[in-house]
Amino acid sequence: MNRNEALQLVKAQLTEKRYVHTLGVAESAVELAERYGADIKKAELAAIFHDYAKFRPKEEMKQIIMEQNITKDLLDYHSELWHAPVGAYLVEQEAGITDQEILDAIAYHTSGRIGMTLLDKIVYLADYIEPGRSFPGVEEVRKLAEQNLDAAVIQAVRNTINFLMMKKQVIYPATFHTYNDLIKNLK
Ligand code: DGI
Ligand code: FE
Ligand code: FE
Ligand code: FE
Repeated sequence: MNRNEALQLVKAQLTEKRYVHTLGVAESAVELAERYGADIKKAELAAIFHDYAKFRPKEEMKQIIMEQNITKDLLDYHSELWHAPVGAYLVEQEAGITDQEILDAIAYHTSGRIGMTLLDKIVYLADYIEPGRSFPGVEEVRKLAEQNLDAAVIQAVRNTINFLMMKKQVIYPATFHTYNDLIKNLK
């Protein structure tokens, strides 16, 4: 699948605003892949498809989580987390993407996971620092992303946890596991 085919498929799933975000994530993912030596085409495709399921009805996402090989504990946490693994499933079903590295990077772009791959980290970080993002702390993460990929991902996870804490939201355990795993392995 080439870039234009992927963009066409994704555009039909998203609002204009979310599509512009997606273009930004693709641009940032390609930059990070170049800098850190990842497969540029895979990074770009994973980024293009990362929010594929963002606007699927909650009931449809819930059904897919119940029926497919997706961790059921997600159903006990915020529905904002669901579009990532459901997206990976739908991208395989509807767009015919079979590359497991790409599908995993999509599945884990919201929570991260223990043992994140280079591609997982690139998509996670690109989602956070793409040019359209303007929340507090993003500039610091952009700078870190030029120096140290893991340090940048850690700071993005830390900011996300802090933000959720401040909003008095429930935090999905995998988000903490991602943070701890990266911190333990930071050199
Ligand atoms: O889809 P995006 O908006 O581009 O970004 P995303 O998929 O990284 O995050 C979607 C939302 O999920 C965002 O508002 C933050 C939220 N989120 C991330 N981790 C957690 C979480 N929400 C809860 N409740 N718990 C988490 O651990
Ligand atoms: Fe997302
Ligand atoms: Fe994210
Ligand atoms: Fe996104």
